[in-house]
Amino acid sequence: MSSGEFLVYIDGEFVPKSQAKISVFDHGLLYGDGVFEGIRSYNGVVFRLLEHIDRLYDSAKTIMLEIPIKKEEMINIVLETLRRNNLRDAYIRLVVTRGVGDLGLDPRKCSKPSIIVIAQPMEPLLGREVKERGVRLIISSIRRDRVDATTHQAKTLNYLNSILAKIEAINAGVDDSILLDERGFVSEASAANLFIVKNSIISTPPQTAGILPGITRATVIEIARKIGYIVEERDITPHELLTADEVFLTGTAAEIVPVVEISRRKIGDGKPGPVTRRLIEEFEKVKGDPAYGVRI
Ligand code: PXG
Repeated sequence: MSSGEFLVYIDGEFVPKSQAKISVFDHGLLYGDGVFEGIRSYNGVVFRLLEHIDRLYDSAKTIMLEIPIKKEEMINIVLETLRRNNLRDAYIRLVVTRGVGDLGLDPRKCSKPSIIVIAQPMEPLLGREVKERGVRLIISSIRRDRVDATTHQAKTLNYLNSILAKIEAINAGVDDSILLDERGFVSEASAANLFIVKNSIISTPPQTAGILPGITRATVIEIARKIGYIVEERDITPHELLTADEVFLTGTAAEIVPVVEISRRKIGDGKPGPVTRRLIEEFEKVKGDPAYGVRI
């Protein structure tokens, strides 16, 4: 292998990155017909791997995509991909597509789903200094999908509303967008869940607001309750968002990120707040803890 190459798992084989290709007839490409996960490992431990695998199979169940291998085997493939690439701290992308079919929608023409695992070294997506400085957001004009076929409760290959919301943020010169649900309540950011803090009470939108049930979100709820905070899952209005003491985002890639401005309103005093900073500190402690994951 030449330098810069690493191995990608595709349908039972480990192939060099430059040769890691799938068919133009794959329905994942033609129709966004498939599911995925974004996972991280820290210090040789894959963070919440079993929860990610459960979510993958749940997403597949909703779109009636039968993954042709058992969960145990999927776990081994993820671990083996990390081992073959000598990775201890990595970002892992696991994709299952409907597979190769013809140009029609009919999934019965796709005889076998394709399984892809990509693992590469990764630092927190937004960089370390973002945790100190915080991010600036806008409320997007794009709404989160309704809780039907393209709901983000299932992590499918349909990300266009997130991508358009991201483009809107880029065009506005800020870091990311917050999407409202179809009712006008706060849902989540383009690829991260959202929390607010008001008078030391932590709140986050429920699944009925069309969010992805994030694994970082669940971990933050667990940690926050353990250290004594009240955490509510409830509908949040844009007014509550803009007037919160603190706002932060959670996600596998970004981890926990303070939000200091939304649609030109300063959040709190415009600096990362004490509750957010405490949770970032606590999250650091569990990241590489074998109790929170699976050893490579
Ligand atoms: N909401 C959405 C819509 C997501 O895609 C999250 C929340 C956070 O969930 P976890 O389980 O990661 O805590 C995600 C995360 C990225 C990226 O580059 C992230 C995701 C998908 C694609 C890219 O940060 N999913």
